[in-house]
Amino acid sequence: MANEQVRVPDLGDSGKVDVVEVLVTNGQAIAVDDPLITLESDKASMDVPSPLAGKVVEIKVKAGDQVGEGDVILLVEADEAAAEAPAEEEPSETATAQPGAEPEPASSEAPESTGPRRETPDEPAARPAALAPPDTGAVIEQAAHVKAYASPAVRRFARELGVDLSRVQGSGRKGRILKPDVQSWVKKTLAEPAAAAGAALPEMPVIDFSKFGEVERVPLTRVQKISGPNLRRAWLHVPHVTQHDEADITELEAFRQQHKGEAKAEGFNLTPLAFVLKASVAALQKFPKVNSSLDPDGESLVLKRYYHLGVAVDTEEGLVVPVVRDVDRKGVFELARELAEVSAQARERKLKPDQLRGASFTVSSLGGIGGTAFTPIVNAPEVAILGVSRATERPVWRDGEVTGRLILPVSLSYDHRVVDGALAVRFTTYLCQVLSDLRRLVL
Ligand code: CAO
Repeated sequence: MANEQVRVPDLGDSGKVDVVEVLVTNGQAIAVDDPLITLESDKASMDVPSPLAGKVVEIKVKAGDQVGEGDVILLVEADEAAAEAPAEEEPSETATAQPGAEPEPASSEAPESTGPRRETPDEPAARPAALAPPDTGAVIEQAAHVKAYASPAVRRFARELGVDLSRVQGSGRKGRILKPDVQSWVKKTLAEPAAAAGAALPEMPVIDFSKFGEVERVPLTRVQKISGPNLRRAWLHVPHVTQHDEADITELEAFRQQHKGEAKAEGFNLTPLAFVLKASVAALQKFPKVNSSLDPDGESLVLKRYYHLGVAVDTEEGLVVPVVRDVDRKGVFELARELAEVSAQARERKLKPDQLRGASFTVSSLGGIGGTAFTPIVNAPEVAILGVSRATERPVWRDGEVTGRLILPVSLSYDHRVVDGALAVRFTTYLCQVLSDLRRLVL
């Protein structure tokens, strides 16, 4: 039996229009009125229904093509019983997307089964082609998506949002998917980002602690409410590893003690932290990957040629991270003065939003308090953070004798997607060399 050509029907005065979806596949059995392709002009979209029953032999168009009235869409090996059916039919006479479907009662979209497949003018005028659909975590399973029972308007809406219709439960008659169903699915998915990524977290149990003893409920501070979700996000997104190391800062400390008085006279404290910032920049310049961020496209790294360092400050309200800018261009005195200023501003809640933005790397120093090592959380999208613990006097075997040295523990947490272990330990090794011998800063 000869194959029948199915052509684009009369489109009114639309001229050439885009094929946005091909709804059938080669070899597929089709019934009269089954939707074959979805066409879209800048004003409307429409499905072209099959004028005959049979088997699809060859598809002549693909998504992205432009077609006009009379262009061949596909070849169909017509069923014998249907062979005498007219080869073409006006789209306005056709039924809805699913065989056997009944007209949809009034809903948020125009009913389709009773009239032309043109959409109502309240549809968005055009697809914002430049806008990527939001990441709803959906991987569109094309075959199932095509089979989903939904109107062109709903298909277009779902396509714009990147929603796989096969995952959406329809609430219309016979399970037809309506626009509100797509909206609810997106809302639900956005509320459960971890679940959408296939990494749902088990719920924490809700426990009434007062059953076990006296308790007091203290509200979280504003800072805690903001920093908590940020820390959690970084913890969940970043595969963390921490590299611990030790720097001999005996000479650095002697130098600091020599100049401490000068700083005091100018009204600020010269602590080891200013030296750590300077040494960190030297290491970042030597290992630029550590001063980078992953591009959100997942394809490249953004290497930063600036050295703005976030410094974690402990305040009564919680952890705040002001940014010291252009550390590479500042001397140790200037840095120490600025550290004193920004930490005072942080504690007095006087920091401006601009002072909290733009860091390329962060240092968190607990050395004034104590500790031997810790694993700070990377301040993503930065890729590394340096933790500093308390320097202690230690007996060290050196030049054939035991001698007392001041040892500073450092801990570099890093994003393992960007920094590998070898790079991390090269970074801390170099950092410790600079801290042990500040002359390296001028090399
Ligand atoms: N080892 C030994 N002594 C240290 C030291 C170290 N690593 N770091 C600082 N000190 C000394 C200082 O020299 C100073 O002593 P002197 O006055 O005798 O010189 C004393 O400890 C106090 O220093 P400081 O803490 O006031 O100053 P700083 O420059 O070291 O730190 C700041 C400033 C703002 C970072 C710090 O006050 C702070 O808030 N640290 C906490 C950061 C934090 O909470 N991080 C955790 C993040 S994760 O939850």
